[in-house]
Amino acid sequence: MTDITLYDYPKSSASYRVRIALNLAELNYTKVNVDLLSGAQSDTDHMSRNPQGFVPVLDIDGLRLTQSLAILDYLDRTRNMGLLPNDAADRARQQALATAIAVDLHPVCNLSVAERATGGVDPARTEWMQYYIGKGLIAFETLLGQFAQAPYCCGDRSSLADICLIPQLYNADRWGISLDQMPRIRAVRETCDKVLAFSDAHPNNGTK
Ligand SMILES: N[C@@H](CCC(=O)N[C@@H](CS)C(=O)NCC(=O)O)C(=O)O
Repeated sequence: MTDITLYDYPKSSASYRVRIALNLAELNYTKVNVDLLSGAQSDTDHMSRNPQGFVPVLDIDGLRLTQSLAILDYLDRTRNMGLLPNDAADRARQQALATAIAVDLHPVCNLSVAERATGGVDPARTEWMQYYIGKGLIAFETLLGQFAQAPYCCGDRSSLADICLIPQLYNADRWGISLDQMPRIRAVRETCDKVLAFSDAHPNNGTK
């Protein structure tokens, strides 16, 4: 056990963001699996951690934190990660990239939302996912045009935008979305795939 515990589910993209950030900050942590498929997020135990019934939840520094973006902000500020630039204009533009995924795209593709909207049956469910993920990623690709072509989304170092993008690409693969029309996104993925902090956080690595 370590002093940092992440209540996690491997395929959860919000949890995946936090795993990447913990790795980038070089923090050791213990993962506790909350099995979303069996409904463990609604158990009394987990609801007492997060009344929203969501992962991730992070126990750190004597605190219990929820909401991946809030957790990333906490790690950034307390571990000086430099996930966002100081310049106000640059910061706003980079935050826009991250929130385009974490605040706009991700929630409509949350499994429980998609199931309620489509009855959880195919082809309706797959069409829903492909429509919203495809539309969100195409917009993200266009937004990337505001930034200099660089190995990462916003330059020569990883940032909040990369941490939000990479887990969403894992979801895109799951739902069969082609990235053929998204060269910038493909290039960022190629870069991040080679970085241990990102690859170690991949859902295929299961519970640590
Ligand atoms: N805004 C939240 C979203 C968290 C979220 O949607 N978590 C999903 C997994 S990615 C979840 O726990 N879903 C469980 C459910 O829908 O029942 C965050 O960024 O932490």
